[in-house]
Amino acid sequence: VENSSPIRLDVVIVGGGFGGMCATYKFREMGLKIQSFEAGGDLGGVWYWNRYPGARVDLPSIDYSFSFSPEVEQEWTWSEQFAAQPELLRYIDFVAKRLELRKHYQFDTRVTSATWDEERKLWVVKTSRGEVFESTYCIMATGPLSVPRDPDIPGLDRFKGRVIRAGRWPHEPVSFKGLRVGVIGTGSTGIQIVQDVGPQAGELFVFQRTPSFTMPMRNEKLTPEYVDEVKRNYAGIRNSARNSAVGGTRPQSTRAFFSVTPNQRRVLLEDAWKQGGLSMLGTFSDLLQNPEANEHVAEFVRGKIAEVVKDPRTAEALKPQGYPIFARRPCLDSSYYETYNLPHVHLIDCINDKIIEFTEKGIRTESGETELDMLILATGYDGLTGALMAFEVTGKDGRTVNEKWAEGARSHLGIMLEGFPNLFMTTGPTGPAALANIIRISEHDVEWIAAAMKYMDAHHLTAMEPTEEAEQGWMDLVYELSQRTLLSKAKTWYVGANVKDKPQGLTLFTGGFAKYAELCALAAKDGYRGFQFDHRAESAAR
Ligand code: NA7
Repeated sequence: VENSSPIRLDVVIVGGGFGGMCATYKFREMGLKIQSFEAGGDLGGVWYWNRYPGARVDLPSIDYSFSFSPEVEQEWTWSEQFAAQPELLRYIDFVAKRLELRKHYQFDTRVTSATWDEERKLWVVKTSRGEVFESTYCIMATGPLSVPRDPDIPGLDRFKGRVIRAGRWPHEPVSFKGLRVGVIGTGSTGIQIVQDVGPQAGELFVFQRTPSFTMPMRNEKLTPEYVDEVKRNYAGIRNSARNSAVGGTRPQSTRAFFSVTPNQRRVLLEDAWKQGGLSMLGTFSDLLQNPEANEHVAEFVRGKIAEVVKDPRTAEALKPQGYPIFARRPCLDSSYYETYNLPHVHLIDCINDKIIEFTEKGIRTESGETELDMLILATGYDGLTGALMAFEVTGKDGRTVNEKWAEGARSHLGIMLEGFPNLFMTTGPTGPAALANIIRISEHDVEWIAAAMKYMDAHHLTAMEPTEEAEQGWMDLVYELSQRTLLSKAKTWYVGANVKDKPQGLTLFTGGFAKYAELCALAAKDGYRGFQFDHRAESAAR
């Protein structure tokens, strides 16, 4: 039943991940009347859903945390360099309590449609509870990785064993003891699951289509001395993160690969391998541009795989071939390759032994049937555009986001859409999402949106949207920059290759976080030149 009189708001916020939390805090502090929605039962987004064993962030926790609240920075203490999912959820809970965020949320509530009312200059937002809200602004903090997808393999319903999706992991503990467990998917998620579940399962079968490059995480407990130093220096740490390409403190090199001797290169790569984390990516400046340099590093990692994995056939199958290293999201592991040395862990190379179907008992590949008690799907997401296209978002003239994005994602600055006034995205497609620290991007986008709202308020404006030319200009720039990198040379969710019939192409901003922030600031300067506005008087006269 719909509520008879819609609730009038200033801002609706869709999403309870980092982006939504940040937006909720900011707009509440601005004194705006807000209402936030989250489909899950609590805050956390990706970290709420991905409770699978071994789930862990692959950026340093110090970077992967909010910077907008000095109180939170000082009062919260990270225990590990790369926090595990339970600690991330504790952090999210701490922030929510400290900043009183939960009271603004309706949980277990999906926004089912958002429709722009051009007459009244507001968004009409309907939810799965049947309520209707009217709001001047609508913030889509729906996340780049929030719509998990099942593999395109027939017969999943037929399988009689238990099916668990990584991105919808149950809240109660799952035992693998004595079970024959199958895992499909060897991206960041699958790799974390394999190394954790492998030692626990009765038998583990890993169904691998595309092998990933994974490098040692070398996670560590953080010492009190280190934490103290970080807390003293947060301002500086945040500042350097904001001025970097990745939105973090990871060192970046200015040294081109072929500018040093083969011997020196080897030493630098060995050092980075020992150091762990994403240091490999920081060894040379041109690894994402120069295919030959890239191939040398790829070969270095393949050599490491061969050193660890005892069975030569398994080692060979685990070596990624045919796409540049770092063009798929580089994975970080602690014992992934070692797991294949356990006698009860088996790799099934689905490039040479294709999956045909699920059966009642398990999975049939060309070579035969593998019987399983449990199947874990780590088969990825309808990335970047999936969440916003999963419900009905209708802008001016009845045009939907689905129609607008039929040929691929388009937006201005990854934040606003031509034809969708007063609708803002955080970490939207055509921004640097996926290529830089998502929390830095979320905070940046929320600040940009807040400034735009203040500008509108100060100038008595009721509606704002980018011009077609400005959006096209941004898309041209995104395209031009993407041509300089190797990122589109692998079949990944970055380019939409993992979802059937999805438009293909790299729409991410590849110019780095700092450059992105600079361009967003420039777009706001001098009265938001690439935008068109409606004046209060003007709309009242209609
Ligand atoms: P990814 O990186 O998209 O990985 C999904 C994996 O699932 C990948 O290995 C896929 O192989 C595999 N997959 C998907 N469909 C199939 C079928 N039908 N058969 C076999 N294998 C299949 O998702 P993740 O969740 O691991 O990581 C997402 C992001 O989270 C990651 O980039 C980080 O930013 C954190 P394919 O490559 O399609 O051959």
